[in-house]
Order: sequence, then C-alpha cells, then structure tokens
Amino acid sequence: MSMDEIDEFIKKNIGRKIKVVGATTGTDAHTVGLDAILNMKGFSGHYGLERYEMFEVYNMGSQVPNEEFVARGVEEDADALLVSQTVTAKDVHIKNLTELIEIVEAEGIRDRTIMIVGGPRMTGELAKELGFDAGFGPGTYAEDVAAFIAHRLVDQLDRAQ
Ligand code: B12
Repeated sequence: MSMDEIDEFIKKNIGRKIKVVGATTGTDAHTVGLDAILNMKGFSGHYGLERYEMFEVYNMGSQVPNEEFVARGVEEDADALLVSQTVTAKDVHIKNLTELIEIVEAEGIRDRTIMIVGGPRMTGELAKELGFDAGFGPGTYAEDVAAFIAHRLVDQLDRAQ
C-alpha cells in the first residue's frame, strides 16, 4: 500500500491516529536507519512516518536507555515501540533487545504494544526469536512498517471486541 492508501485504511478501520515511539537504544549511536523510517523526508523517495496524516511520531534519538524508552511509550500510550540496532559486535544487540522485551513484559504492556525492531542485520526470524512482533532489515521503507502496524492494530482491535 502507498502512504495515502495506508492513511485511508487507518481512517476507515481504526478511526484515530496511531501513536509510535522510536529510538536507538543502549549504547548504539546510529540514527540514520531509524530516521529513514520516521523522519518527514524519509529515505530514497519514500516519505517517513512523520509525513503520514494518521501517524503521531515521537523520535527519541540515539543511546536511549531501555527503561526511558519504555517509560515514554507508557507516557504517550503508544500503540507501537520502534527500536533500531546497528552495532552487533559481541551480540550487544541481542542482549539489549532481550532486556527491552523483559522491561516491556515487566511493565505489563506487552499485550497491547506492537514491538518492532530494525537494523542492517535484523531479520523477521531473529526478531520473533527475541520476542518482537516483526523485524525489518536493509531496504525497508516507511510504508512497509506502516502497513504492518496498521494491520496488526486492526487484528488487535478485532480480538478485543
Ligand atoms: C554512518 C555510520 C556511523 C556514524 C553514525 C551517525 C549516525 N548519526 O547514525 C558514526 C560515525 C557516529 C558511527 C559510529 C560508529 N560505528 Co558506524 N557506521 C556508519 C555506516 C558508515 C553507515 C550506517 C548507515 O547510516 N546506514 C544507512 C541506513 C539507511 O541503513 P540501515 O541502518 O541499515 O537502515 C535501514 C534498515 O536497516 C532498516 N532499519 C534500521 N533501523 C530501523 C528501525 C526500525 C524501527 C525499522 C522498522 C527499520 C530500521 O531501515 C533502514 C532503511 O531501509 C556503517 C557502515 C555501512 N556502510 O553500513 C558503519 C557501521 C554500522 N559502524 C560500525 C561501527 C563499529 C561503529 C563504531 C563502533 C566505530 C568506533 N570504533 O567508534 C561507532 C559506534 C558508535 C556507537 N556507540 O554506536 C560498524 C558496525 C559493526 C557491527 N556490526 O557491529 C559498521 C558496519 C562499519 C564497519 N564495517 O565496521 N558510525
């Protein structure tokens, strides 16, 4: 789906804006990948989520401690948390992402929060192994992520009814 089609889908099926909080967490300082997905101008001719009428985006930037990231998600009542991890040396991303999921579970918000991770060495398979709903690697555009979140949220709302 295109940006306009996704906005229309959200208006029709959800009827409100989708709130997302994004960050690069832990010691990772790489922001280009996350910004490609979130920033208004986007990446390679594909607008980022800030440009979407039906997304409200909070981009916390880089080196955000997992606790602060989750706390912001709770404060904003976010529908989805979007984390980016680039550095994989010594499996630092595995440790960091595992800690993030543990905090989300301890806060009791895992059931109602869509958890998404992206990065140059991320795959859907690894993301699921680590307890995320989806993982996105190189070549991802905002519309891939937007469509996933919108459909997942509709499924959640259907189940809740
Ligand atoms: C730019 C860069 C930097 C910049 C970062 C500036 C910034 N503000 O981001 C600076 C100079 C600060 C930097 C620092 C370091 N870097 Co650096 N850096 C790079 C470089 C050259 C490009 C990365 C990049 O911007 N890619 C472009 C983006 C668009 O691609 P992407 O991240 O893959 O994003 C896409 C997808 O992955 C996905 N995606 C990414 N995030 C997310 C998030 C979500 C939610 C979703 C849905 C999708 C998604 O969508 C994006 C768009 O399609 C790479 C090498 C390379 N050519 O890749 C090294 C690289 C990543 N860096 C590396 C290293 C080692 C470091 C340092 C440790 C170096 C040092 N010794 O100090 C430090 C680490 C600092 C830290 N604490 O993190 C290594 C990582 C090795 C590893 N696997 O662990 C690399 C691979 C270089 C290398 N070959 O050794 N780096």
